[in-house]
Amino acid sequence: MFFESYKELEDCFSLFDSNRNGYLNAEELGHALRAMGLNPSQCQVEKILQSVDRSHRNEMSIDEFSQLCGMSRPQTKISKQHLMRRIAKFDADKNGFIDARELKSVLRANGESLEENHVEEILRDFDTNRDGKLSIEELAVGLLGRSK
Ligand SMILES: [Ca+2]
Ligand SMILES: [Ca+2]
Ligand SMILES: [Ca+2]
Repeated sequence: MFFESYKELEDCFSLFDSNRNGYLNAEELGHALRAMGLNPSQCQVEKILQSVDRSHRNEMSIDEFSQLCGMSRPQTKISKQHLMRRIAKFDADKNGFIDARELKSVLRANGESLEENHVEEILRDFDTNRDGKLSIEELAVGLLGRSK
């Protein structure tokens, strides 16, 4: 195990992603592996890269990198920010609020029931500031709270 936690792995990944494109290329990966105490030749680095590079872009995503290190992204700890970004994709009119129609697409994507009363229940229960509108943040907080 090279890393104590997924967070550490993430930090290492972004530290060595020098051009900040979200992927490690052969050179960046070489630096990362050396920092991890390994001493691969550039040729070995490229072999490693090819062996995990499912997207065939000659770069390694963080998921591929964590797989290489024998760690996986913790499924239970989705951050609020992450969830908000995901929900924001369903905010079709980009007004920052999720209306009933948009909520249905969120629920559909999560494999949840689309029954009218279920949708209304969420719209009502998750509207924490009671302004009659469900903001992206309210929905994210609500969904996170429920999965605990
Ligand atoms: Ca990069
Ligand atoms: Ca909206
Ligand atoms: Ca609200």
